[in-house]
Amino acid sequence: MGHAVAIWDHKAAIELTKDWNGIDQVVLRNPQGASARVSLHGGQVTSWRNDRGEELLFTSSKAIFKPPKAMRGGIPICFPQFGNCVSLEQHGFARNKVWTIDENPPPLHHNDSHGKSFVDLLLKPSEEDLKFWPHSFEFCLRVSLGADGKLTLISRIRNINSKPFSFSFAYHTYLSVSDISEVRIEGLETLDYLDNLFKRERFTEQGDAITFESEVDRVYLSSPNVIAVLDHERKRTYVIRKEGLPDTVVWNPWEKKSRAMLDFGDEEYKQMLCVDGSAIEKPITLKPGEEWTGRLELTVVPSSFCSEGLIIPS
Ligand code: TA6
Repeated sequence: MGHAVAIWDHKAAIELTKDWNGIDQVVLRNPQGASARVSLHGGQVTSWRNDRGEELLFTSSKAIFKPPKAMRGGIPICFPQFGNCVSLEQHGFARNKVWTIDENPPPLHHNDSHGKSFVDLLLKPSEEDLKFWPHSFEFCLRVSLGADGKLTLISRIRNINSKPFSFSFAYHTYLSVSDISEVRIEGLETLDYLDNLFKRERFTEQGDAITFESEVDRVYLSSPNVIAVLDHERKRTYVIRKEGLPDTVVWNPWEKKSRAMLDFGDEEYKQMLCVDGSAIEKPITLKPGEEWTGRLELTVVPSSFCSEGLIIPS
């Protein structure tokens, strides 16, 4: 695929290029200098930088960029399955497939395009995929970068089958943090969660912000649509807004699991935290012709905006 630059309104631009493995990727830029990169391998956002060029997503220094494995970092798309399943690979096949650019996507609201740099990607099952997961679907993923640097992912999954199917889903979001011991999450207090470290047994979170002293691998249930991840050292807060994604995965592998992952540095758990907008506890069921939308918006604000708790600018 050649290099082409299309100029969108507000001088936002997209660039079609290739990564160092020759895999097609799209670079989204806004006039202020922020950028995002989306690989056609997996439809995975691999980079999101602010207008000062600072990388906001974590990527392991040992990440493997060769298909079919998903790169360890960025925002892998977990579909049609989050977690383990007999007939599917961990977290489903979507993140291990080559997506295409959708030149004629189904229309979105004007606000989802106006003033944004965006790309629409499409995934449809191959004959091979249908052997493992016999459901015909169309998965349209819109990735956009706003003039304010906001990163938005909109997944629309339509059942083009003759019978219903169910799936679970997650935006497996690797946030870059200064030091995990300096990070807290606000918005998940008092919620029930399934703890993957205890065979997904159900527990209830205590009443204050979540901090980290050991491995955490939980699915918080029926979580709010606005969650704040405060990085004290960098005085930076990630604001996660979601729609259609009732659950929130929180994962940090800590020391022991970090050492067990070949594509992850032994000490890298200190610089990352996964906080995933997801639909896991109650899988989504689509009748023929029905469509589901899962929307994720990521912004970064100075932590001073959140000193009184979840008072987040709109
Ligand atoms: O809860 C998040 C999780 O399921 C962890 O158990 C861990 O396996 C993580 O996802 C990473 O999964 P991956 O397949 O990307 O190595």
